[in-house]
Amino acid sequence: MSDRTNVAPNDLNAFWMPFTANRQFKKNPRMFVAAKDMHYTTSDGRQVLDGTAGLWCCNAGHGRPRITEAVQKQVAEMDYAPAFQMGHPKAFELANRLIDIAPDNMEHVFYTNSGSESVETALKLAIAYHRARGEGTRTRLIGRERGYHGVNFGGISVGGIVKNRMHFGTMLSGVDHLPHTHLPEQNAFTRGRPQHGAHLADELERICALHDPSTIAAVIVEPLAGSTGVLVPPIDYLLKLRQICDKHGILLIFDEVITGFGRLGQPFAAQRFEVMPDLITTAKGLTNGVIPMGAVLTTGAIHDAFMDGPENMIELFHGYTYSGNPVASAAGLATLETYREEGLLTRAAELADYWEEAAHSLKGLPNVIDIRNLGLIAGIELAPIEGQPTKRAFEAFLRCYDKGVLIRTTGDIIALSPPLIISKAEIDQLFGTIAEVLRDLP
Ligand code: PXG
Repeated sequence: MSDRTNVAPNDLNAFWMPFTANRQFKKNPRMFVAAKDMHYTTSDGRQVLDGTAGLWCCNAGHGRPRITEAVQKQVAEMDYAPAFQMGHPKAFELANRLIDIAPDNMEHVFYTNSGSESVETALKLAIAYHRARGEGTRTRLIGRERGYHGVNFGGISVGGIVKNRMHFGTMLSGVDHLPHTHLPEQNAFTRGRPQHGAHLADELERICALHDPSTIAAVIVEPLAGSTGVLVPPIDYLLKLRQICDKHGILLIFDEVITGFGRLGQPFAAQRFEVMPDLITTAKGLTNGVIPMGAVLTTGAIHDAFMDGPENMIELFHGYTYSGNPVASAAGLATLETYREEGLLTRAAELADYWEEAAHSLKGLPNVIDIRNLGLIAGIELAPIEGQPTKRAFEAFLRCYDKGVLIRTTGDIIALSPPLIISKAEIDQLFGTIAEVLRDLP
């Protein structure tokens, strides 16, 4: 057996790394070479606690035997089958298992390979659905400031992260944005859902009045915005959005790429907030991050709108070479089984109080200007160093890593989303290490 901890690539130049400060990284690389349960092993042989479930995706932790075995078995049995005009049993089985845990109004599954592709698929479905029903004027898409919906053109168009948009031209036309719901003056240090901000949903009425509702296909929001620094939805906000969409015949899309699969204590955020969208985008936790796969869940009404015309005709001109890939489907089935066996889809609800206490214990430490939390998610916002935004949080990230804890930062916000198998002792270690680091940060 090779000594995995001694493997180092001989040149780092060829790989253009995503969302990474490439030049900085390559001067002082941080490499993981193995992972098991709650920990990574670094190339210099240290154990690092995973405070982020990879990138919000390894909800059952790492190296889970059931998933590993299912992938190994499937890749040997049948590596690939054509995705168009052919099928294989596991993709159908997984769709059924997904519908079993999804909100009651969800009836169908369209497979993709990532969150970004799920978003594109949902946006296209929304527009095509209205057209199929004879409402082809409904083409506008409404997103939200500070929304993250992946990196493809549709997703960055409805998304609201300036840096993800400003470099890439004019994007989709016919898009408008709701205001974000971050109100730190009123809501800072709120535990769980903020009191203030439901009125911001009324901005959708203003947008409807401006464009006329007959031109609007869908509203897409993250039920809880993760990537822009953990923005928990104000009480009643999502319900109001749903009511306004219903009033005007507009579809509501929940982007559950990070909130899906137990992050908030229910399988999906829709169930946690008791607001049912028309489409749900998923990825990440669907296969525990092991094999790329995403899925869009839809209501029966959306699916059925496409199911007329001659039976030999393709109903929807959309899909991917790897939609429902057999190895990904096997990983998905084994992942859902692991979640079921270990009660992981509701474990965040059991740990939420402990997690909340631990997160808010950081209040009062230097530069901490807000703490937000829900389920097994926390955001800790730091005051930026004057003239050097993001630097303070990134320094916290580096110091935590040196002390054996992996966190994520976005801007000057620390975002935490550990695997749902985390123990109370590991929660203490996570926040204890962050506290130590924050006490000494410049
Ligand atoms: N929608 C949402 C809500 C997401 O959070 C995507 C779509 C896109 O998924 P893909 O699989 O195409 O990356 C995401 C992805 C972070 C972080 O640190 C978040 C994501 C990805 C990478 C890092 O917050 N979210």
